[in-house]
Amino acid sequence: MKRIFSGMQPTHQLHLGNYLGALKNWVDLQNKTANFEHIYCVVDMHAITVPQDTTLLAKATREIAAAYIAAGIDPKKAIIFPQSAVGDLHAELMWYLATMTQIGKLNRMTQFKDKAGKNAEKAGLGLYAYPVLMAADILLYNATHVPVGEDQKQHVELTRDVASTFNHRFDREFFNIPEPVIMGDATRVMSLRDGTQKMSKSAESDMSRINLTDDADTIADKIKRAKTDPNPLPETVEGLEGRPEAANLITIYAALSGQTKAQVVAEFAGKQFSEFKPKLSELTVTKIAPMTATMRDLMKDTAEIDRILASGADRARAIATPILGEVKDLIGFWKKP
Ligand code: AQP
Repeated sequence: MKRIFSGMQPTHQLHLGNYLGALKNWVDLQNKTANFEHIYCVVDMHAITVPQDTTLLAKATREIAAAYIAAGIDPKKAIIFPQSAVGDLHAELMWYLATMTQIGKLNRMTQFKDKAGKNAEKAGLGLYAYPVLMAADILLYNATHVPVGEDQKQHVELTRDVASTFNHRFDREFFNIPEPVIMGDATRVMSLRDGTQKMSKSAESDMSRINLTDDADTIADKIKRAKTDPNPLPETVEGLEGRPEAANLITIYAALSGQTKAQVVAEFAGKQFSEFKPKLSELTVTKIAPMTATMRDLMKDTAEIDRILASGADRARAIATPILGEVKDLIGFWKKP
């Protein structure tokens, strides 16, 4: 059985990077791999690795689930659930995997370095151990494929490593070695304010990202003010080298329109950004507005979202329970006779 697992944190609103780098690919995979099982988690236990507003976390969790559904994830075809609803099992497996994860490997994780910054000594253990929880999320369902953006590739590689260590230690091919699935051109959408930085939910400036909930005027304003360089758009894709902001905007256009970068470059060759940006705004609004409208509608009836999340949690638990049981047997724990 091939099984896809992925998740997003309910930290702030989802942005265009989350959509193009991950969510859009989940929908494509769901539609192309009907014989696979699809599990999409709202990873709220990851979200609390940095403090969250307790009055907003549950709402943010529902909003992420609404975004999944609005983007095209079908709760009849896929399991959608909040991680904390199966949190006992995720946390338990995390502990077992933590006993076989080398600190040296965790020290190489770039996300921890980026997020902890200069204050690494003061960062919480949860932020440091985040990749082990992510490994547990994936392995608890014995997933075979993990569709993520480029920034999460290193964590999926660590998961592969931990799965191999487990299999080797207990001398059984128990865990699948999950494949990172990094699809499309927009695997790393960059900030609108700095083409060398990843578009991120937690970046201070809201102008650096397009949120899936932004209205048409806000999108147009953010794209109009997006950083560019003084040159016209190049004649070839190679001409984007050394021009990170131009490359980012062209990449976004290509991913949203379903064209290759070469086709987009050919269409706008030699044109000024003042001509290109309104077209990009128009395209972005056309693609995002229907999703935003559906998200709003879904959030009007939170009882329906809660029903989907509760049923997803039951289905997820039913898959995870026997897998965790086997893990405990392999470790050799005492079992009630
Ligand atoms: N800029 C991006 N380009 C492409 N893919 C991206 N992803 C995130 N940013 C980009 C992918 O979105 C999925 C969910 O990410 P997450 O919720 O786990 O958060 P993150 O990776 O930590 O991304 P953010 O948005 O930058 O959040 P903060 O600011 O809170 O750290 C993942 O598959 C990710 O690869």
